[in-house]
Amino acid sequence: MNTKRLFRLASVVGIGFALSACSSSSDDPVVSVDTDLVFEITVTNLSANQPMSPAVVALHQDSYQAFETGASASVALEELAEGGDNSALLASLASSDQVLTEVGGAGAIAPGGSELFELSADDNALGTLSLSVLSMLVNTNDAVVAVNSQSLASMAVNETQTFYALSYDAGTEANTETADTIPGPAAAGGAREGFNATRDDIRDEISVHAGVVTQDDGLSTSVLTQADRWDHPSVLVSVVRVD
Ligand SMILES: [Ca+2]
Repeated sequence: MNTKRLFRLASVVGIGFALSACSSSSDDPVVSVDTDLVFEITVTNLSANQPMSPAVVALHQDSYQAFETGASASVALEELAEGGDNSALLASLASSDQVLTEVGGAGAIAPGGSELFELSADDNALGTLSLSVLSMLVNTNDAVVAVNSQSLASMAVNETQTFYALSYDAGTEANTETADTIPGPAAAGGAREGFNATRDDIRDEISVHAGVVTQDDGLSTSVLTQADRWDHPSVLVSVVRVD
């Protein structure tokens, strides 16, 4: 049993103890005990032509980050960034004692579309509670859009916070923009390769994405057009604490 599960079990045992302690007097009022924070998190794709791969949404302690700019990407992040496969990143989150809960999206989020997630965590976690949301912009080589460990601490019930996600170049694949190397629908007719363990980017470091060049801007081998560009934040994440 991992530590995270032990913590949850300990929380349940703690609730039982508190209830029995409170019931020592029959004159005590009946108190409803609720130990869960509940958040509704809506992820909206604002881009014109960049489908998002199935998202990863996680609540965790503020000490956790799925990545750091200037550092090399984990293989799990590389698999998401190059091929839109979130399974290794979800497994990594599930095995971390700093992560409270994680969920994968039901499917890709189309341009203009959104997906609603509901995540809960123990009340005791609120003081250091943080949110991460990650997804690939699939008409790219290795662009990840992310809300990277943003604080939800001290959010009151019914309070809303919104985040514009930045996009990052994972630094794991060169931005050739060819039909053979981009997995998304813009590369129809090409090999559309996803993950490849070779790291051939300019630097093996995560950085804020400089954007795509596209054939409309003179990159003749690019399968992308001006519709695939994003010069502004491409994803909005709205968080409501509902309990
Ligand atoms: Ca790249």
